[in-house]
Amino acid sequence: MKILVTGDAGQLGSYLVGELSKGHEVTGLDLRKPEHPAKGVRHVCGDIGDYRLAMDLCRHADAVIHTAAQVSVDRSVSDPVLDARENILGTLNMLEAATKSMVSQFIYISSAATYGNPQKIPLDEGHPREPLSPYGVSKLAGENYAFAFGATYGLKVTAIRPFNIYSVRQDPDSPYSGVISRFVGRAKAAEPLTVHGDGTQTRDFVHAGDVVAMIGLCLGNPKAHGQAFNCGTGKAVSVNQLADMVIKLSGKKIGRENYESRIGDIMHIIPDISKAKKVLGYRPATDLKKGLAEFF
Ligand code: UD2
Repeated sequence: MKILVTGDAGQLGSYLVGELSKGHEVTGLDLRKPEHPAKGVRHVCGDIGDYRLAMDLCRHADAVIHTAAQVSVDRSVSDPVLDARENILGTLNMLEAATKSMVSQFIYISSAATYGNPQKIPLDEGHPREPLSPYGVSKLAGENYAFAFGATYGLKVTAIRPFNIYSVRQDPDSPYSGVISRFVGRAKAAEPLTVHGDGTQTRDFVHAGDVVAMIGLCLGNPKAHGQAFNCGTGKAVSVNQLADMVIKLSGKKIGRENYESRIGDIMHIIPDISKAKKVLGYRPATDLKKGLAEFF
């Protein structure tokens, strides 16, 4: 199959193209040059908002996997217009190009942030979606557009809603990286861990490799068409528990600094992943302990 992956220089995209290149002809589209280029993958430097480029690439693709996005909740709060441009208009552009090029499947990487604060835990895919942050709104808009293209133009769409993705490929120095990369980076530098709020907020941390596995299960699978799937491990860990684990693994005496809660921060979020287990046969393979050990 010929597959176009947007965001191949990103954390998830870089693992994804590596895996897909084993059995498919893969092209990656990203603004940045990949730090971990995969053998046999053609990389194109460019913007998902560039319609002519998107058309050129989609014309040669059987499937599009859209991972490119502005991924930081915090950044979406400080620059909501940039967030909307990348996550809404960028997605819309890719959907338009994919539809006009008659690709056979469009896999949209959505986000758990589209749910907002849960009304019940664990959250299944039918849970109301009331995002708290501009990021949650933009990812939800992208997902709604994707399904609308399915309903209106017959594009075969699958949405995957990852919870908190982590891996050693996330940049620890970026202020917009996830909490695991931030904590590990600081622990390695023997600096105190920065805890926002009281640290009792919980997350389900899912290894990038497990998200890649779910995408693989959706690709070319008619049971995935028109469907959305939660992607996590089904287990919640608090930010305080995470800090304990990172400090223990580092083997150093490291303190913590408490800061104000972030605006738009969700308190508790745990997915129900039974739909993905039942429909796709998805089984998360990396638990947090094993995943964190990779960093040290
Ligand atoms: C993550 C993803 C987002 C989306 C969402 C789905 C990143 C950067 N963002 O948003 O794309 O998929 O999950 O649920 O991966 N925190 C600290 N100290 C730090 C950094 C963070 O206490 O130095 C806290 C933060 O306030 C939050 C939690 O850790 O309560 C997780 O923050 P995050 O930035 O890793 O990810 P989140 O959940 O905002």
